[in-house]
Amino acid sequence: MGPRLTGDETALWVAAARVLDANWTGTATVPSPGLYPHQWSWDSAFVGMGLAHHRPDRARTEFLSLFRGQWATGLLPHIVFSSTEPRDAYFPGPELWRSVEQPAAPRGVLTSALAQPPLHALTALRMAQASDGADRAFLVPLYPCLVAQHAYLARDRDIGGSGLVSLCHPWESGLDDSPAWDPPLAAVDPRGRTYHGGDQDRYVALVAGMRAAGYRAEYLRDDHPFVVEDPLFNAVYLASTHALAELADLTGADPRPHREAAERIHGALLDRLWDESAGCFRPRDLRTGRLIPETTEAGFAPLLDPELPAEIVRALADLLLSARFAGAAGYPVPTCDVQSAAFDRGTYSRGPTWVNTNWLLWSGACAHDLGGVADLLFGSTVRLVRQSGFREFYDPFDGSGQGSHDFSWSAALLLDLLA
Ligand code: 2M8
Repeated sequence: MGPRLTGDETALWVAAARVLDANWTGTATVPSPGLYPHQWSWDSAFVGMGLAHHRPDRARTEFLSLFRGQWATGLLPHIVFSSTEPRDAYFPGPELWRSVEQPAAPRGVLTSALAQPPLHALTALRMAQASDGADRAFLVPLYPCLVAQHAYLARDRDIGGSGLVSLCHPWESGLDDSPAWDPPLAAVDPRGRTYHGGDQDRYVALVAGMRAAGYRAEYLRDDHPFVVEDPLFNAVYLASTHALAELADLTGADPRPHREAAERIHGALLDRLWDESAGCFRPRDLRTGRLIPETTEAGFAPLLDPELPAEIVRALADLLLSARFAGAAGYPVPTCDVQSAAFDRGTYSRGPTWVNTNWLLWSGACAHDLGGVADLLFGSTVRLVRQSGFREFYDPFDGSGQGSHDFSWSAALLLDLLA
């Protein structure tokens, strides 16, 4: 048991720890039993935030397992497939990616070939801060892997040449079906394939194009149809770049390249994704050159930037608290502007409230001394799990639980909130 808690919080802590224990495979934590039977990259980073307080030994093993999937290019794939699950346990499985045919992919483990928001360096820093000096030996092998992960993103994925990473697939965003992806996805030719219908065809077509090109950076830069700079991905990338500088200090490496990279990402976020007239950050579609006119929760993620100018922090807090987001919901924060035509209270990233995005915004609010916003996010998240359990996502109006049960990051981040 970690911190001093009230009786009610103690019960929540114990319940959260039980979910993490049940979802532990021996080497990694699955996002949820049944639906997601493999290891997902940013899920593991969120899980590590919680395990750092509950089972730091497991947090370290979780990362070792994840980084076994890292490619020679530095890509940390968004799924590391379990070798003990049946091939059809999850769609799309290893056969879509065919990582085994790629010379840069690791041997002995099957993976996807996309990234996810790179929260890992920040998690590694939290793991180090939560442990005493003797336990920091894990950083010695991990630090170069984190550096390689960031180097891949800077080298192969800065498609606009600005310092920001581009997403090449909605699955890389972590908010897969966000309405923000509707316009760039509409431009993708699904090539008549029918897998699950609708956007699934386009998701699969995007991967097929990448795979046929050997997942090469030149193809992504010159020919791939979906190339988008996203504020959430890049805000997480920036927070982790700052964390890399601190990890460099801890391991005796040179922090200066990471500080310089952070400065560049900070500048590019403001120059390219801040929409002054709308008072929020928006994704930029590099194939049209334009900002995507949908306001989603991802636009608040740059609160994670410790150097965000005060007037922008204020504008974001005002919009977050307004009747378009938290002000309209009993259980904030809805993933999408509730006044948007695309808002849908019951569908994944098109409206529901999620623990992981609440946690990201809570972290950003704490860093900017937005006490009222931080308290609102903390209170909403704790009420959600107390009322409905550790679900994948929740109805933002009545707080009812939706999607998978016993969802790992909902449990892990509750531990971090309470710690
Ligand atoms: C969801 O994504 C997967 C594809 O990667 C799916 O829809 O099947 C998203 O919520 C993603 O952010 C998350 O990492 C993954 C596993 O929890 O599920």
